[in-house]
Amino acid sequence: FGLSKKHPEPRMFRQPDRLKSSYDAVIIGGGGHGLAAAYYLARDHGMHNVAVLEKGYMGGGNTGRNTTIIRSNYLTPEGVKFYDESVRLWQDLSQDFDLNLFYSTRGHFTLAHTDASVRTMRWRSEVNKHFGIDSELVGADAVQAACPHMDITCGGHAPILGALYHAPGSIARHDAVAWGYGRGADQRGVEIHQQTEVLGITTKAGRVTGVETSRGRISTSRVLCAVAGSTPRLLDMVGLRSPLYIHPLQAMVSEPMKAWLDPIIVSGSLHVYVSQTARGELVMGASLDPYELHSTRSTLDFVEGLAAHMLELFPFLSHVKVVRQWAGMADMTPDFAPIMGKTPIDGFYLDSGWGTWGFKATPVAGKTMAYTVANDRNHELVQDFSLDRFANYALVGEKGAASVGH
Ligand code: FAD
Ligand code: PYC
Repeated sequence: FGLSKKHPEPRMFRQPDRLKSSYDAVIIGGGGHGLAAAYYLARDHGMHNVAVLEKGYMGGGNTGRNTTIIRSNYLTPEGVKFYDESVRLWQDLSQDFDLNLFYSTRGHFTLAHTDASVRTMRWRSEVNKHFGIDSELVGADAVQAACPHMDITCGGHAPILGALYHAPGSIARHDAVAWGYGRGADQRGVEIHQQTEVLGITTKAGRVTGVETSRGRISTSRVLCAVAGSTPRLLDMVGLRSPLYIHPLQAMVSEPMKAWLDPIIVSGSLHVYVSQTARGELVMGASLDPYELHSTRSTLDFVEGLAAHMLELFPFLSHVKVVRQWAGMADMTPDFAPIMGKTPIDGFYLDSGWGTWGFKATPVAGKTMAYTVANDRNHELVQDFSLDRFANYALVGEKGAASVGH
């Protein structure tokens, strides 16, 4: 994406070769969240003297590794309001960026195989409806009608009793989301520095004063930390503690085939979620790896387990090949809700705790964190997700809506 002799203008965004000695704000992490915050800081708050520092390449973290499911059918009023605003923002993004994000609304089924999960689906649908979200509990017949290829008895092991159906459920092209926000930020003067790792954060009298990077020191009074699975390392740099723990989350993709799967299918009990992309590939994921690990290595064990559950739902796929597998580092919280906003260090803001659920939140997290950084005041949608909720026993329990089995 840089300058070449043939293309003197940048095709996507500039690649500045030098860091300035100071910026009005520094964003650590060039994933969707960091880039979205940079975009809205410049577009909505007139803050252009901003640097995004990315230790690898843009979108190379969880943003480029997720299964792209977008939905707002959460369980708590705080979650539902937050994710609903994100789904609203997603609608205009391709237009705003002049870049096709392949945003595709498919409808989203969360399958219930037990009476207990039917109860949770009913609960979610009632909370959703209360906030005007299009969700309903449907019977197994509706699942079969929308997905005739599915064996709704699951080989007799775990018959489907019903599902939570969420019509707005969508998928999108994840790398384009990072590029769209990155290009939009770049066009408004933000500098994006890839291959630039933050190694330290300096503070004085409880205030941020700058960051130490692999390419030199920068002074700044505002730092937004948006590094997902690396958050505990960054928190160590400012002496803050959080209840975050990191588990790998893996995914895989099949060879392309003719379109046969329109809706997004999720089964927490079978540890399966699957959608078919515009290119015909099946994008599939399972639950978290059951151990704490700061690594993006992927395993054969995962492919075997997920393939077995996929075949319970879709036995006809037995000859289809898996062509890629990978992992991301999920920054998990005890209540399955994010940690956002101001922290006890003045000028140090957190956008983290996105675990297995943060891709859908990219637009709203960017917008609300930009507001929070620009005004040094938590946006009202962020307030309930602040770090101090763990000390105040004010958790936002979203485990029942996390999709991914845990
Ligand atoms: P990232 O995209 O991880 O960006 C953080 C960036 O920070 C990285 O690029 C990293 O290199 C950089 N960084 C780290 N340390 C430093 C440092 N010291 N200096 C500079 N840069 C640094 N969510 C959904 O909503 N729907 C889904 O279907 C879904 N599926 C998922 C499937 C998988 C397999 C995984 C792993 C996650 C999934 N998620 C899903 C979660 C979602 O991907 C993440 O929550 C979201 O992408 C987080 O975005 P981010 O920008 O905060 O983090
Ligand atoms: O948050 O919807 C989600 C999700 C699905 C798979 C991983 N995360």
